[in-house]
Amino acid sequence: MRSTRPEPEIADASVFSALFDDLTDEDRALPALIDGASGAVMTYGELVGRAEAFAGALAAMGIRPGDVVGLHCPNVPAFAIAFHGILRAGATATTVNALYTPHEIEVQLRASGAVAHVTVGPLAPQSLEAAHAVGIGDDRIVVLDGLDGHPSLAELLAAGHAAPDVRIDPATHVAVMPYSSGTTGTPKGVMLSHRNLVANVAQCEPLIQLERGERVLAVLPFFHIYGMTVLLNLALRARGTLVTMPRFDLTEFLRIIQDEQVSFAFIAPPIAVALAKHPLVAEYDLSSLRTALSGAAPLDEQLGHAVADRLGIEMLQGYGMTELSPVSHVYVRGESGSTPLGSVGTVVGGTEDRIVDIESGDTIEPPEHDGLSEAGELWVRGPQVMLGYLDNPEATAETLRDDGFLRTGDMAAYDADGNVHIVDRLKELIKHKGYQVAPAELEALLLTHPAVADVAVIGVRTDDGDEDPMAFVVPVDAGAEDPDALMAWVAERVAPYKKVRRVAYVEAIPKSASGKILRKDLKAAV
Ligand code: AYL
Repeated sequence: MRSTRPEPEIADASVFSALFDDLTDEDRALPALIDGASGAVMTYGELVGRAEAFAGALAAMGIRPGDVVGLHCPNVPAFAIAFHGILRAGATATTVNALYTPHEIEVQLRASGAVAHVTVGPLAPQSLEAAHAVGIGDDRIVVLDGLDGHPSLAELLAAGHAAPDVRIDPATHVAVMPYSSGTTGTPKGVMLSHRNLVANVAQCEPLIQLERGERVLAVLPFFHIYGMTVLLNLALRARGTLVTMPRFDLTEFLRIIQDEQVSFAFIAPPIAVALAKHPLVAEYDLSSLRTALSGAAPLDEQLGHAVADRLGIEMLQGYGMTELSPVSHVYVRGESGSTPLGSVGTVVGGTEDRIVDIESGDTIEPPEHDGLSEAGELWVRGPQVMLGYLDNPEATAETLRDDGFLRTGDMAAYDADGNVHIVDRLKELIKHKGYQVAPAELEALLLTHPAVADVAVIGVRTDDGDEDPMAFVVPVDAGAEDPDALMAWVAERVAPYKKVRRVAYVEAIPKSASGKILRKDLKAAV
């Protein structure tokens, strides 16, 4: 169905221009980012000036439009300088998960073809190992807060280079390349154009209304597309103030809301669980908070109401995926009368969705009665749909149809008001605490273990509504199984959220005639 929400006005401009070209003198004086830990403030004027100088420094380093630059940095105000500096230079930012191991960083830098890399001191050991492994020289590894032998942010800004004069076509020039496994396989570079990002901010603006000067909590990571578009860019466009937190810690989260008078919090379901249940919440004055938006994983309806009631706030829910820049659906209370919070609402402006029967290929319509329609695969078409996966025409063709619809790999149903309910996941992707875990990546790793003859990984639901990666393992040596040792071995090699948290030993992995793992059979066996 085509959106009945207003058509967004999408500037035909780069991300930097769309966000900052109309900055006024009053805007320049407003705080853009506050470091939640130290309280240090960076104004819009400082952010824009520093991002331009950063772009100039990258150009002086020999970075040209179209070059790829790695960005491995937690949520600190300097992230915004580096990110917008890279884009302003016409380069493509490939944002790397701050929790990654050296090997995981190396895989992404190599696959994306990164020719420079930006990191921070606390992450430097992993980052340097990875960047060196792919042949990036120390003079092109920026350590923002300074490390001997590397350019620092302070040095780059002091060099005072003017931003380069770059001309790009916003519709085709790749602004960012986050990694996502999509419907199958290992993580792939998602090519998002300047237009994709500009469009998605414009599509969110009327629904996720942020006010000039309002304090927005930025704990969800900027390296993930949720933090990048819905938090960083949307809040900067609104001239809001982002209060950054480098990692989630409930006490610090509550303290910052109270002390910094935060009014809008972007969260994911695990944070909603804490806000609904944890006794600490009662010890803080959270009266400044007016709205929270949950996204990245299913929000249980009761949980959503429990948070809204306990804190006396409005709850919104967003749905989307990295390949959609990321927002395609937003639930806003009261928009269509009885919309349930358990739904993800309807498509954002300028977007169409289709729910397609996976057997017959027929389009499913909203039901004329109470309850939900049949479920089918959700497809989305709009200006936020990615250009494709880097160097992977097969995966691109499987996901992006010729008619412009993107297959989400999620199973969905309509209610009578046309709200979309995500009911299941067709694709193999596992989501742990809102982060992507690709079964294929864990399977490939586990197959290198000498005690593993064959393996399949699936997600299993936990009591609090999250998913845990679980491995079904065919042992090489029946009788010598050691699940704890195997889990510890995996844990040493992957980011913490990718850990295998359950193991079951089996005689054989169920597979189709063509050798594809029958994950549904495994899920049914749990
Ligand atoms: P990725 N309900 C159910 N599943 C969801 C939801 C939701 N609200 N949001 C995301 N997912 C799942 O690329 C779904 O399986 O992007 C989807 O295909 O890391 C997958 O996560 C995509 O995972 C926002 C804020 C969207 C965040 C996002 C999603 C970014 C996650 C809109 O306002």
